[in-house]
Amino acid sequence: MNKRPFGLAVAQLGPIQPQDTRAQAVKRLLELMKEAASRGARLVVFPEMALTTFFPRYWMTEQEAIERYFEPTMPGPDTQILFETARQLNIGFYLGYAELTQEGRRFNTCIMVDQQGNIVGRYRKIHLPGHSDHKPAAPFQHLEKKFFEIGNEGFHVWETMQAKIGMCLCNDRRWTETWRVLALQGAEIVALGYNTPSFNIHWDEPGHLRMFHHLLSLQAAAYQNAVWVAAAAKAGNEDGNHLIGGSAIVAPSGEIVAQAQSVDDELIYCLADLALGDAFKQHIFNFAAHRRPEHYQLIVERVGPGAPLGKPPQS
Ligand code: CDV
Repeated sequence: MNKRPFGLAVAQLGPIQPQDTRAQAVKRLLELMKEAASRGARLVVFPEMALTTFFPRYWMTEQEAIERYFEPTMPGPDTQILFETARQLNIGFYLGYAELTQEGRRFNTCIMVDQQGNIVGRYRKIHLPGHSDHKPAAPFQHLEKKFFEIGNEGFHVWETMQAKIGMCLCNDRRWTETWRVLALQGAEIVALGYNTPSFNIHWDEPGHLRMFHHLLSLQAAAYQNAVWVAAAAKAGNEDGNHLIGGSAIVAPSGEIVAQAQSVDDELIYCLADLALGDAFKQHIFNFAAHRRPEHYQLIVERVGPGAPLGKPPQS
């Protein structure tokens, strides 16, 4: 099988504090982008909400959040330089940010920008975690359901940069449906950014499970869908709230080929052979040959569990 090498970089960001400006965040993104380009990357993946602190942890009005944390245009005055530098360096990028639409709608969004600096794709987060009500007794809050609408554009794959690239965001990675919908469009790479708090506000989850479930989700999804996964964290201590790191590049074999060691700004890179996914797609996960959608109806008919379907055998 002919190799199809693709320079793939993931740019983990250390903490962004509430008082940090967009310009400060963009400066850090530019440094990481330059490092990615110098290592030969065709694409660099930045985290979810890469321009600001992870603000859904704070209770505030929607209007306050809009004024402080949302982007009404992309590119905007502070982010234009990212697009220009990408074009100069001939590198594409994935960027997560809080999107305010012209109609005033709010989404947790990421975009794919090609090597010419054009926005070629947009994804609005579908699996929003957390809650919308005020929980003042909680150590911190997770108000994505208050500040964002559920994404209204579905899961998509784009043919760009000589590859088929899908996008999702953070909590989406825990849901098998995300990956299969992308894989059924022939995804070769799935890019995702995340902000995963090291603590769970809902129950006393043992700390080690946060990293374990993160990597388990990426590795299982990469293997079962024969895709490369490029996952970028925002990590470390944001205003006293710790976020896991663990940014990783995972091969279609399910093996981790690069992983961040710090909870700070850190670039990881690998020369991903896209043909490696083809071997899995043609054999064990040859969907066209082996999938049995006539037996999967419940996946789209039911949201939560319902009555068991089991009956005694008729003959
Ligand atoms: N930003 C996220 O979507 N975070 C979730 C947390 C809340 C579990 C995640 O899946 O990592």
